[in-house]
Amino acid sequence: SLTSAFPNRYSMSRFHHSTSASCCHSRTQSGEQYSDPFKLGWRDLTGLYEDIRKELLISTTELKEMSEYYFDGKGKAFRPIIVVLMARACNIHHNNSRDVQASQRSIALIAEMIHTASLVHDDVIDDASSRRGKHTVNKIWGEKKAVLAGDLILSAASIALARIGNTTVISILTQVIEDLVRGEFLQLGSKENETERFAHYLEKTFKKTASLIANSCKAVSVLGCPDPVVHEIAYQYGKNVGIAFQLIDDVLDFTSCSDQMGKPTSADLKLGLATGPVLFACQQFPEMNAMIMRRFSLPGDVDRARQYVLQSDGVQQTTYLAQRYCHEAIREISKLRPSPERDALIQLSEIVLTRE
Ligand code: GRG
Repeated sequence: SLTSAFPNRYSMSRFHHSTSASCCHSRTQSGEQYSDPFKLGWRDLTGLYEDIRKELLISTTELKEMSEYYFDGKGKAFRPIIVVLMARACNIHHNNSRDVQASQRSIALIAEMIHTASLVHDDVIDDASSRRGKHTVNKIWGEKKAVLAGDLILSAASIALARIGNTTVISILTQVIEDLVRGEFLQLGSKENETERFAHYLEKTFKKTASLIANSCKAVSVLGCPDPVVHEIAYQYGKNVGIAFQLIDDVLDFTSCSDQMGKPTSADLKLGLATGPVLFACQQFPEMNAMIMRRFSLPGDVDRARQYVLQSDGVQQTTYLAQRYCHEAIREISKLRPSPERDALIQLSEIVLTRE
């Protein structure tokens, strides 16, 4: 299993192999060709941020400004894109329907709203100063108001979810909120045993990042198709892509500069967090154990840990693990009938691996 124990180490000769999806292009019914899954997905998302802002209609000027702050088009909209592509892939699989239902598009908005609410709260917990290259809500308006702005976005998402009126979909997406909270809570704790530590890291990763993607994919599949086999395919695709996405995010914290990230790098070490690259590096350099246990709290710990990681093959091992999750996602989504959107979802898992 990919999630139960400390993964095996991999030889680098196995690392550099790519999937068959890396150069595929998607063609729509009209014959239009899309080499970019983001362009294909975006056709159903025009007006996404305007529509989210309509959901946030609030009388108090300041609360309105705060809750709208991140819906400015500066995020990647990774979740809404996956959601509409999955909706179309499931609809085509089920009855060759070419339309995205209004309720399925609403799930894309709701997923982005839950994501954004969690970012606002996360920045309060981490006392973060910048995100997406701009100041965080907590730095501009203060922590107390930032918590309330996050709550408000979450409540607007809940109202939109209730409006869809499907109790199965409501329980699927409320599970995400529980997972986000439990994932954040898991991150506050640490494990002494190395195997337990890796399982704890992957559970945290699923709950904080992958659950939202997995369950949003499942929600649109439920709305589009009655077959539970399809719901499971959608969920497994989202889960595997979501875990891979976070593993790569954890790699980028070591390999990217802060300009690319829109936030400071080595941010995880500074927060006391041992992510994939550190956990793999610790297998090669057991002297890192003590630093992990004290959450890199002594002067010089962050720099020393960073050097150990860069000298080790922690970055490559984490990337290789992400690649395995992506292959699993591709294996799952390939069970659906072929469609441009199914191919775009395959390509998207490639993009997750190669993003900078
Ligand atoms: C209020 C719903 C709610 C939850 C509270 C604080 C908390 C519990 C959960 C934190 C969850 C969190 C922030 C996880 C990180 C997920 C992640 C990978 C964020 C970065 O996603 P990108 O790169 O961001 O898609 P952009 O900026 O492109 O949207």
